[in-house]
Amino acid sequence: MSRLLLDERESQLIETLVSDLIRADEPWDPVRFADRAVLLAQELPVRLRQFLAEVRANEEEVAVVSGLPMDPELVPTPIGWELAAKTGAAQREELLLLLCGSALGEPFAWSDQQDGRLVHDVCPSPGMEQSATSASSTGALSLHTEDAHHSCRGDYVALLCLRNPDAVSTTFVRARSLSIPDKERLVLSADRYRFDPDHSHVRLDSSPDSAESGAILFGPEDRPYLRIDLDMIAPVAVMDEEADAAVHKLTELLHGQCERFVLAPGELVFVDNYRVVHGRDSYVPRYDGLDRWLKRTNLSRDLRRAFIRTGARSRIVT
Ligand SMILES: O=C(O)CCC(=O)C(=O)O
Ligand SMILES: [Fe+2]
Repeated sequence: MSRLLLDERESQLIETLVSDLIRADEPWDPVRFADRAVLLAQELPVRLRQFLAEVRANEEEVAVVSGLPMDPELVPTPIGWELAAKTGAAQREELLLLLCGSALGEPFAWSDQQDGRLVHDVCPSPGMEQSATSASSTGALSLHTEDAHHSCRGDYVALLCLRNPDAVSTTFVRARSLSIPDKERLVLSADRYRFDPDHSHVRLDSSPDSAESGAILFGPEDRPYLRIDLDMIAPVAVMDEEADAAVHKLTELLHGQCERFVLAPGELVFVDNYRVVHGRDSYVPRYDGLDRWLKRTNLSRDLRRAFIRTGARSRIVT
């Protein structure tokens, strides 16, 4: 895991930049901001830009930036993302996330997830405690590739921590840490799997869910890429027992190689969504305004992939 700890001076520089930008950007419009953010990110401290350039070039699996300036008057953790959206909670942190993220990739979102918002709130939500979504709490969030169902999924998941009072861990597994026997490797590398969208994707119209089929393992053999959501994976063919067995084996290997990190307020993690699967341990929600709270965005190394696929030049992919 690569880490950058910003010093006091760098943190102060970012604080000034963010304060100036949020004032100039009234009313807050994340998409409009993201369109300018690549340019604005050039004003971030040089060590941060160098760090992210290396993360990109070396395909670092997990990269954490610490010491980002936090708002001492942060509002209470909203009870669910809908309330966060309605009240415009922590827009300053959304800007901070988009600004830093734009030094690594292009922020984008899905029209059918959290109302098409470019920055998501990851916080516990009543009734969702056991769900297979990031609003869960007492139920652990299984290991997954973010948006595994879609070939335009992000290259990185960026998570900015606002609160984490009980030091709840984010879990992850590096694809290259897995010693997959040849037999299973062959099966997992074949187009025998169906990837369904997870339950955070909600279609309000009658359009069909976008599911894709493909391989779980792909790319260079020495540093393979991985595509799997343990809650949503199934063989394409109903009776493909070999494909099923290979997933069971992989699941076992994944659980054996699971690592953890605890995000603290002011920390921003970039998870390579091709090289690493991630999840989160279970915890007891409080619903008292002090709950764990992250802001999240997806970053693409090339948004044109989505433009070509959808026929629309938009950061909000349909
Ligand atoms: O809460 C976490 O640490 C990770 C949640 C997650 O998987 C996500 O927001 O994509
Ligand atoms: Fe995730």
